Amino acid sequence: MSYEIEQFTGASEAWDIAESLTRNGGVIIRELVSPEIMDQIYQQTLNGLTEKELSSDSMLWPEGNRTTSALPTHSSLYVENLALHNKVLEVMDLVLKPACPMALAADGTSPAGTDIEELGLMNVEEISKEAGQIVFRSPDDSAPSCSYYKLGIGAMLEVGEGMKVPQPLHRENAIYQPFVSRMHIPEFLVSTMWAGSDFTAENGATRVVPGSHEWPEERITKQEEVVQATMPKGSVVLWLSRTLHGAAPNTIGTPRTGYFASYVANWLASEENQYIAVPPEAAAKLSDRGRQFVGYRSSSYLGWVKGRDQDDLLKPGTGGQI
Ligand SMILES: O=C(O)CCC(=O)C(=O)O
Ligand SMILES: [Fe+2]
Repeated sequence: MSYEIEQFTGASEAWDIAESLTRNGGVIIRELVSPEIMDQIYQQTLNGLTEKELSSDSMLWPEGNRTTSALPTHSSLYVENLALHNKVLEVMDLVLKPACPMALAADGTSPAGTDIEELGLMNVEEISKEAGQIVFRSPDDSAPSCSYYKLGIGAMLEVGEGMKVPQPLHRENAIYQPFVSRMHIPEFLVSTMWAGSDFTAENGATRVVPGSHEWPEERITKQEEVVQATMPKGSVVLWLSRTLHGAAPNTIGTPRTGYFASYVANWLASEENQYIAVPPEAAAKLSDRGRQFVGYRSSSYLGWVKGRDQDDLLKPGTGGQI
């Protein structure tokens, strides 16, 4: 079977993009935002951070590259124009199948969803009246797999002269794998990487292994199975939690600037602790949806604070049961 990274545009149907993503493990949407927006995001990011703060020093990001996480604190444009881009949200709604979709309805409002936990609660109440016992009904395959999704990591990842060899190919689900590998669960994590500069074969465009989301863990990639997400500035590549990928070396000196956002089901801990990365004062500067996306939101059962608005945990409301 041969796989590839198909390329779509903002005019493509979200359903077609989502279908290609789930079939091939990765997909590109070309030129979704203007190069000017990408430049403004770069300025916001650099203005907020010193070179020392941007310097990297880790296994995946050795010295000589520039990285920062906690990006929503530094760039509201990153949140509003990239992470919350409606075409990306439409695709996420389909692939992660939340009970409360994030994509905007035609009138600009967020469509009201049904909280899966509330559905559960309704069933519970019905059953427990007679039995005096709480019994959860198993959802069928059409049931949403999360109430909503939220930001896992928000980061700028700039490949520079420090990326001398390819970043090891890896799967993003590795952080949850020891705990979830025995469970049969639907997709719970999708990653996106936006091109803040053109992504080329020479400057470190993300390497993706189409089809690898279906491989057994032990299968080793052959060189010819790797493709690079080459794409113009303002484009975005999406990949699934089990798709092998990694940054490529930079052989020309001019950096490759990428903006990363992962989307994770509400019932998992986000990889980056967003409440520390984006403390309440920083979250208060975002739009309502931006604030929800970085985690200031709860479902009926998970993440609530008594007396707080479930849709905006910074506001008083009637949320929280105990
Ligand atoms: O920067 C890239 O192209 C990929 C980075 C990545 O996958 C990671 O750091 O986990
Ligand atoms: Fe990664």
